[in-house]
Amino acid sequence: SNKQFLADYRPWPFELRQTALEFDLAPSATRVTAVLDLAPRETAADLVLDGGKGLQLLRLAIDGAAPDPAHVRRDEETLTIAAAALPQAAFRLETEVEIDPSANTAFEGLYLSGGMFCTQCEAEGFRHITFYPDRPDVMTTFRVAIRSELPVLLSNGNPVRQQPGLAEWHDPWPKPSYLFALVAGDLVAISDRFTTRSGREVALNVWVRPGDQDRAGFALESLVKSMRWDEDVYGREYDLDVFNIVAVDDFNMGAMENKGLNIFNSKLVLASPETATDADYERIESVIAHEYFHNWTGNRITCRDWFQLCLKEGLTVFRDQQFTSDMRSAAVKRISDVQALRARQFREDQGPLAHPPRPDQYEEINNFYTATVYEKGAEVIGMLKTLVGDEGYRAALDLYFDRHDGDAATIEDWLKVFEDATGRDLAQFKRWYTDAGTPRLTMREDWVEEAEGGTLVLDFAQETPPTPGQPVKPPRVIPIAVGLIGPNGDEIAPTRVLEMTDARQGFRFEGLGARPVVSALRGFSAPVMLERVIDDATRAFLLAHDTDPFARWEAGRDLALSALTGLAQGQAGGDGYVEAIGRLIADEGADPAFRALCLNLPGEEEIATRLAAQGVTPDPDAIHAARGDLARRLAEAHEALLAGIYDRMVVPGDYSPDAAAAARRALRIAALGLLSRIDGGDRAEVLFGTAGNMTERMAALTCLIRRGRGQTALRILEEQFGDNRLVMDKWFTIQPMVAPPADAVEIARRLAKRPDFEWQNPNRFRALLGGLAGNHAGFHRADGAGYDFTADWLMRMDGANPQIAARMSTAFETWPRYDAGRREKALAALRRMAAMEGISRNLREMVSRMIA
Ligand code: BAL
Ligand code: ZN
Repeated sequence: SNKQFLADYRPWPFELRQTALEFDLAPSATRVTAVLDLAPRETAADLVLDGGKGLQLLRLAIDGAAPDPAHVRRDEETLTIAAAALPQAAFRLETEVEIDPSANTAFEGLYLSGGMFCTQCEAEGFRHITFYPDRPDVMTTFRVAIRSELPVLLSNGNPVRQQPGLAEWHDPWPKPSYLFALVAGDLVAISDRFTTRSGREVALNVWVRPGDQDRAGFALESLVKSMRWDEDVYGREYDLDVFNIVAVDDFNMGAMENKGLNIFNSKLVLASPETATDADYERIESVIAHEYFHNWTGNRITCRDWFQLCLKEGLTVFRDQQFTSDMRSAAVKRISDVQALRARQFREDQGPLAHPPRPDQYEEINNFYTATVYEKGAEVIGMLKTLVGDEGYRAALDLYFDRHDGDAATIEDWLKVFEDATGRDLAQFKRWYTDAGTPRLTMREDWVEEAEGGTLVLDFAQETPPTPGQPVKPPRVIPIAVGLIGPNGDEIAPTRVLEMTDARQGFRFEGLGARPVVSALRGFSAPVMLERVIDDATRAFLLAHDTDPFARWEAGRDLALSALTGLAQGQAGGDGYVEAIGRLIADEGADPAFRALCLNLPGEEEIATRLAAQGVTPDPDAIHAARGDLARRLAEAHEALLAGIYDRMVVPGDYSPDAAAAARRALRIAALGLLSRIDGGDRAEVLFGTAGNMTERMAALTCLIRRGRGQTALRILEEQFGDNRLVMDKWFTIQPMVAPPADAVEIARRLAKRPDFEWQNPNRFRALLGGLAGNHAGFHRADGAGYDFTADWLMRMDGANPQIAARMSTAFETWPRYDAGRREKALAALRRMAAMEGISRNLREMVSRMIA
């Protein structure tokens, strides 16, 4: 195996002082010349460069002369020049290679997307471009020359020369190879300018295909807001004369933070009211911000090695979450982040793929761009901030930027700045980085009646279940934010953060007048599963009175989940939930966004996860039926209220993607979703035909498909947008996702036969396969048809694009929680993949971890 271990880290034995690259672009025969100025740091070290079979070596010279071939060795993944052939002092290494971008279907390194040359180098794509020390701790300045007849030629840094057929770029900021980028194509820009607070004039460009300019404006506005925000909140300024963003149709990730030249999946750049939903707009704003914020947290300070990936990703996610909170509604943002964390990260933590935010081993680093590294990485920083306070956080971050600018740093460096800036000992806290698994936190309340009033004792116990390779978990530091609410609904004790450090620990609240209701884990102050004994009446009380928006929403969520998990096991229940929701939606004073969040029932996957956490084997069909049943009951009980909301929450005037307008639409379509359970889909049909924005049209289409009357609307959408890839991706997703579970696989099978199912396009592949995986009962069909269909496509994709195949294989990660029949069928599909001849390292690692 190719296993890499954190403990094996060694610095590179050479210093790289400068890199100069020259590209002669041609689709199937691109020449790359690399000139590396090197100096040995250790005597007698061999020079080992990364670079595999795809590089045809044409020329190799050390200080102008070819080395003795006896001293040069190549294997599958490296080129080695023996120490004996190297000078003892500084020397210049020159290589020339030929590569074939047109054959690059893995979209890693230099490849073609619709006639445009572009690159993706993180994590280890640069080694497919030229021989190089392709590791993040080797940082240097780059000069890049690009020869091509294509009109727009871009690379990192500042432009030095632009003339027909040639462009030269210089990046003065030392960077590792994973941040290299090159784009060449027939592109047009929409542009703006930004003046940094110390007066640097920056040219901003968003580059798209001709014809797409009118859908790039929102991305450009988002960039300006991000640049301003990072100055205002973190004191971070931009450091080059240009900032380029390019939209690309074939892209494995969402986007990439290459220095000065961010490359984006086009779905995270292009938006118009007719083609993009409110969720798309919000995502574009946050990803533009995320990639921009990487300029400091990722680029100026990068990672020593890939085990430290969460150093840049957790922090940058945390920063983009803060940004969105400031641009939109902080409460709504927090609630949706927690929903996403539970859906993706808790799911990962509960299954065979569980790993810590900082793993200490991997086979294929691309398999670790996960919800744990990203989203849990951000939660860990949120806890740090809660523990040290806003001022401590600010001081620690200032110290981090001061001390580590230009460094390739580690999680130890990161924690040290917090220790030095605040005087805290973070040794125990570090377990959040090194230990996998979601702690279960149980809370017990003890009320001691006294002469006048009493004392409340909260007893907490924490326990983290074993995860692969980590059988025993010592207790962690858990910040538990708690508030107390009096019997009349008034808050009697404002939020206080309890710091739990032991396996069991009690906290006292003395001098209370009457027994309060506890509002626990406010703001979701730690990524744990909280268990407490609480009845539906108390939950309804919190839903009505809690002053913390997250805890208030959570009370409603728990009500819904307790009803749904009961119904899915054949018990009666749910009346309390239906009643409480009725009071909430009748409250005209409540924030529409909050009411919308409360109206959306938990998804089937979330119900399954809750059941599994309770030790119950989830039955996908029963869950599907239970959810449909509760939705219908909600609609029947509150038909008039919902219809009133639906009619009133029309947003007047031109479409705007801002938070207030989006909130009204969200509430309106939440009401529509419930009403369509009992109106036969009539309102949805009208809305689909009349709405001018994609948010409402997609919501209407969802209702129509669910009612079995989506055919006309699907045809209309295809006629209107057949040539718009992004809209057609939605079209491919929604059909298998919303279809009745029994039909989902057949629908996916039929769609996969269409000529426009361009499966090698990552977005299109994710659209269809992700749509099916998103149909919980459809994917987990008892006869295994969902597993087989998915496995067949993953194996096919693996031959072209291992990263995408491996990523999508996580559809299987929950298999151990289902019944024996499903387990057997899922395992058979996983074994079939594992046995595939020529399986990639990416997919092999994933399936073997899932089978283990
Ligand atoms: N660094 C990979 C894409 C991102 O997280 O921004
Ligand atoms: Zn990132």
